[in-house]
Amino acid sequence: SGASEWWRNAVIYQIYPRSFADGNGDGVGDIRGIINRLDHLVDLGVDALWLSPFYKSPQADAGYDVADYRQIDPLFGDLDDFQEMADKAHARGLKVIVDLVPNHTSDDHAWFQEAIKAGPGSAARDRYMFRDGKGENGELPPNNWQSIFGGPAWTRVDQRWNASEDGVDDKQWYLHMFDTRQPDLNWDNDEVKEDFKSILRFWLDRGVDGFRIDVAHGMVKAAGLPDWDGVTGMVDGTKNEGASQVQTDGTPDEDGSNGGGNSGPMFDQDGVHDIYRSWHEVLETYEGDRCLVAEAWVEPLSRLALYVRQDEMQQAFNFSYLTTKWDAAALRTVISASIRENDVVGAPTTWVLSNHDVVRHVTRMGLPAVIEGKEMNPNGVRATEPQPDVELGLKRGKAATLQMLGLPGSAYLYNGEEFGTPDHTEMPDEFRQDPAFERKGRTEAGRDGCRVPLAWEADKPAYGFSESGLTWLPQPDTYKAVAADVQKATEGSTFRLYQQALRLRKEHNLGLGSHAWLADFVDAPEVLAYQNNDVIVLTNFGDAPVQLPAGSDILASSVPVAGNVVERDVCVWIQAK
Ligand code: TEU
Repeated sequence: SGASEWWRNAVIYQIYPRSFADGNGDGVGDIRGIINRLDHLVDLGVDALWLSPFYKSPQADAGYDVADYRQIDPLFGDLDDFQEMADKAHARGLKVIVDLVPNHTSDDHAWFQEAIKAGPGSAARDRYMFRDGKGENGELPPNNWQSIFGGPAWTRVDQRWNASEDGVDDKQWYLHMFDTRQPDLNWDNDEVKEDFKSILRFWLDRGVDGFRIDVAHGMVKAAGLPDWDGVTGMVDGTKNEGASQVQTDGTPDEDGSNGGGNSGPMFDQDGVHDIYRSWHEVLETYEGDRCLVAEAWVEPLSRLALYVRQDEMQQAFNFSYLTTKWDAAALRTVISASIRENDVVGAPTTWVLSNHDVVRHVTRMGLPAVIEGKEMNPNGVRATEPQPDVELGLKRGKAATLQMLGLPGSAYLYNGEEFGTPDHTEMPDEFRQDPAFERKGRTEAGRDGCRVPLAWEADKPAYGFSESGLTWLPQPDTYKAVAADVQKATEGSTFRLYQQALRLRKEHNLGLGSHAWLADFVDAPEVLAYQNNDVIVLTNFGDAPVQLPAGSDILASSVPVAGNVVERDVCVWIQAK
């Protein structure tokens, strides 16, 4: 209640419901499991939780394929469980953000089922992106767009269903930027617009504090759906052979662009902003501060900032930061651009290192290709591929986290990172479930490695994830060391570092602080140092150890520091005098 704008400095913890904690023993995490573990979030010291989708879904894309936006999938529980979870989170002072998936529905959604039956030209088809094909008999797709999960972004109706009920030969195609089971909605359609406003109200009425908007940059497509000579491929741009200007080595331009964005006629069209203005108005009619967070792979940062103008969303994930290489100059550029562009619109900057779509940062930062600056947002890793340097990844990962948590604005954590959880980089192929794995012909590992059920108790079956010992994806043996109970009991653990940093961040009000580079704090070119309020954050990226000024009072460090000497890949927080 009141105009607290709580999100401005919030640390927001992403729960991936199927992998957080299992309350009913079926091997898939659920809302009961979340309720049982809410105290962990208090112990850690975060301000809010964001739940990836738990709605009714055939789970073709782990719930990002929604069949009913107003129901909970039985896998996860029911609406009463949700209400209990939200109430208990609120009672602990935690805000609750839910995930909204407006770019596409599941093909199980009643609207799509109706559209298939109703046939070409019907009002039901107008809610989606149906088009006639090219070629003599419409045997070619309407344009050359490729799905992000691989293969054409179009499927012809009669490739999957028999002719429509009235027997008319149905050769229309429908657009799906992701899986064939995720048909894209038509955001020019008034019913679509109205229904999503009503879905927002449905969850706002149940007390949610905000929404994370999936593929927020993709809902509106360029008029006429023109062919594109680029390749939609990957979000990090590394596979976008056709899209020239995009850099891929994690070296940002002055404007912060480093290949962390999507481009093409299916992304970042100006029309999306009308939708967000209308949603902003819906949120305004509610008591208390509610927020919208854009998942938008948009560059440059000045384009991303348009999503967080005063009358639009409150936050947008800063993926340019996530895809920047481990390098003082590169990070300096992207941090400056991030803060500068958000200052223009008055929105808080966000920081994120891991989520359910990317290789976890402790693993990512240990991968040979990443260390060499060849690839900043690799798809998952599997046994046949170069394995990470685990020790280096963890060291850099902890330093990166400490550096991130000192910055002003809002930070996002992905469940498990507080334990130093790595990706499962040797998961056998037969367990993999990411639809992109099959669609890309098993050429890339896909995103399962970062989605493995969490470890809570080192000596229990399934490391305490599930009482039955079942897990929907296999856990690696290395999970014993990152089990919550071990981490909590061990001095100097990753968990203790997160806990300490979050406490200090609050004490020194860093989330609402201001950022200033300190060029001359130490005499070393490969050091990045900034001051936020009365805390100096210094990271050493160079080979040479750095001696801190005499009498420096170290508040926190990513690894123990002896004699005020900061080694390579270490971040320290120092009390400013
Ligand atoms: O992701 C959008 C997106 O563009 C990517 O992060 C994508 O997941 C990646 O390129 C796949 O290789 C969002 C969700 O976060 C993701 O989990 C969903 O699969 C996707 O939308 C579709 O809803």
